[in-house]
Amino acid sequence: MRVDIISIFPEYFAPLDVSLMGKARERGILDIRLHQLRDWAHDVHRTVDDTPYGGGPGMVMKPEIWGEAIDAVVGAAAAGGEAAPEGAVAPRMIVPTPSGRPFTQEVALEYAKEPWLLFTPARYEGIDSRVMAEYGFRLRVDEVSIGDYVLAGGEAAVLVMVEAVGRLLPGVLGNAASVADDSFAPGTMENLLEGPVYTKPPTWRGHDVPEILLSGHHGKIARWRRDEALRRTAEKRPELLARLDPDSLDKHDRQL
Ligand code: 6GU
Repeated sequence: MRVDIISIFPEYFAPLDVSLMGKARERGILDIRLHQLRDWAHDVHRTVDDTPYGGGPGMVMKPEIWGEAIDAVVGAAAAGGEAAPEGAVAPRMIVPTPSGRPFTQEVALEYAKEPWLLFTPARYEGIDSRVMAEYGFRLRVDEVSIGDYVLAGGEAAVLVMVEAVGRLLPGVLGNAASVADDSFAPGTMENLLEGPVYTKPPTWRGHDVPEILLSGHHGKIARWRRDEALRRTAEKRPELLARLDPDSLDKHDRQL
């Protein structure tokens, strides 16, 4: 998967060299390209923002600079100057903003199928809306939020999304089963939080590992894990339980 990120802080993405994402890049599974937005600014100060029309606090990112930057990054491939990733003439454009649609595991799975993503994290009060309107014609533009709180800029949100998507790419995780096991992953544990996990030793500071996990009885262990997942979800995310498909509950679940 090719990922382009245009930002005034490309150095913010250094963590993508580390751990799982770093390995995925080394192996060529993730091709991440960072771009400095200011490279497309016109004045000596490399200004990227201006005061908002209609007044109000803060600054808005200028449309011309984003336009030239996106054209250069996307157009270079589209114009044949450089090969686009196989099966892609244009990327999916993802604009992080607290006023976007929620980024969920479902959205991560959707993005993981794309050959090419373009992230445009903004600082200040955001990007002039005409940029999203303009590229809405040519690219698929998604305004997304990673949660109901406000960050100082979209960069941290891009780190979150790249990691959530990157770990889903084939060959990135050692064990494909761990993706199927995730909280929120589609399947038997769909929309349930994962329950507690344990490793050796069997007793630590007087705390014992639940005996069932040492029993070797796979059926009973699976049942126990599902009960724990249901219990934890009821306690910490009752709204998720309420949204569960009743058909996904078995007789034993309903007794809980
Ligand atoms: Cl994507 N950006 C910013 N600036 N704040 C956020 C966010 C995004 N998602 C939640 N808060």
